[in-house]
Amino acid sequence: MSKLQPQLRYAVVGLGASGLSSVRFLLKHDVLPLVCDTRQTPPGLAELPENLQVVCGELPLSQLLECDVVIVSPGIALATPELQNLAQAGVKLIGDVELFCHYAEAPVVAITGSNGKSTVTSLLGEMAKQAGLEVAVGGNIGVPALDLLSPQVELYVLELSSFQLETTTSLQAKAATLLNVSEDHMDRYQGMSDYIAAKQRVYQHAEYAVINLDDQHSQPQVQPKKALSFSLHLDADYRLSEDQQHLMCGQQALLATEELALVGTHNFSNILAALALADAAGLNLEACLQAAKNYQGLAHRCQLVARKQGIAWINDSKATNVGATLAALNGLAGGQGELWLIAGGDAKGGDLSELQAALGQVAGVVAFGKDKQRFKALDNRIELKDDLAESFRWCQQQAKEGDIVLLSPACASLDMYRNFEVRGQHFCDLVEAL
Ligand code: UMA
Ligand code: ADP
Repeated sequence: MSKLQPQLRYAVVGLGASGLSSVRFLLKHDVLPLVCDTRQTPPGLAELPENLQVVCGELPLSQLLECDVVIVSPGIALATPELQNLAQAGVKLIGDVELFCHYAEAPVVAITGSNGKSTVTSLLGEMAKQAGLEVAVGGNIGVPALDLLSPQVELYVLELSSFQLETTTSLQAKAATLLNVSEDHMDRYQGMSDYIAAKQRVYQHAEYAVINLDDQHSQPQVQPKKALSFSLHLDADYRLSEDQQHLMCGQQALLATEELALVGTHNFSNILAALALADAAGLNLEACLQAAKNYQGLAHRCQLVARKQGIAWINDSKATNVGATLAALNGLAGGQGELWLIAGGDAKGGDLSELQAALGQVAGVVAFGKDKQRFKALDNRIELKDDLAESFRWCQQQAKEGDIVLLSPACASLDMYRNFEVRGQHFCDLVEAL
């Protein structure tokens, strides 16, 4: 791919946040694309100018075949038959991030992984800000990459999903990391090896690979030009001390873990990753340490909503896969009080069995949503309810002073909510109403 070429015909598939940003970008460059979405009334319809050709409810194959380049949104699978047809006919299928790569003039740090992406991305953004850089943070975390482009920007920090990486070939990150891999999005992949291959693409052409020594899938499959490592257990460039009291760089203690607002060893791993990426990007260490100390974490990730009725109510709605829920259970179980878990939603075709052993550590589990029966299959004692409110009430009846009630669904929210934020907010509202 290259920059936009006026003589070529472009199309945008998908009218969500990415699709809309692509359309805006093309229009700004005087390119009038064909726009389409498989949905009858996609969300971005009202924002389009009237002179655009728009097709909704289907992907118009014959019209798309007349295009040279189709910009495909991450939410639509490349395996979609119409897109397969286009690829076979030689039409170029790219994503918004691919286009971004041809226009970004400042260095890019790229972050992928099954869990921890948003935490590491936002923390690295804070580090760069603290170091005095004009930094732009976006990608899968929220603001589409093309909307970040500006000549003032000195560093781009991008969270990239496997879907975005599949349609990106020209990323040349200053530093890239694949934080970890656990099963997710099995409704979009043939199996784990396809999913891992998509994530590994983050390392292609990167100057620095930042490698998690605790996860073999984080090792680049291509030899990196330069590498930095982090680990909770091994002797990495950035590591946790054996007594778990400090984050270290070599023999130097950088931060005491008690100075940090984030809890759970998985978050120490995230902070180590951010420090290694910051090092690769050449950020001032002192500023980064200050930012890590100030960082309060993002909402909906193991967030303490309130202590009410003597119970700690924790919102981990962003736990949309098994790996994230396991991290929450490992971080929170085994304390003084008992732990009550609310789970369920859309398991995205994934395997829930890895949860089984960890569920033994909790006092009780209640499941709701599309795949609640699959939880019951893990353990017959699991309580099933119709929705979050009922599940919440059940926990309220069970929990006593000193206990924790945790929403950490191990599932996507889309069967019952617009997104994980709305589900998390519903939980917060239920706590508020207590
Ligand atoms: N869709 C259709 N037909 C279409 C196009 C899309 O039905 O023709 C559906 C998709 O199946 C999906 C929904 O529309 O359910 C949204 O898809 P989209 O590609 O339009 O999504 P965007 O609004 O552009 O948002 C995307 C990311 N979403 C996805 O990849 C599903 C957002 O990440 C990201 O913030 C945004 O681009 C900006 O870069 C969200 C997400 O859920 C947080 N990501 C997944 C995750 O983190 O697990 C990958
Ligand atoms: P992502 O953007 O990859 O979804 P987030 O930082 O938003 O990552 O966190 C998503 C979920 O994963 C939350 O439930 C959070 O508590 C959990 N989590 C965060 N970091 C890790 C990690 N390193 N390993 C496992 N789970 C994690």
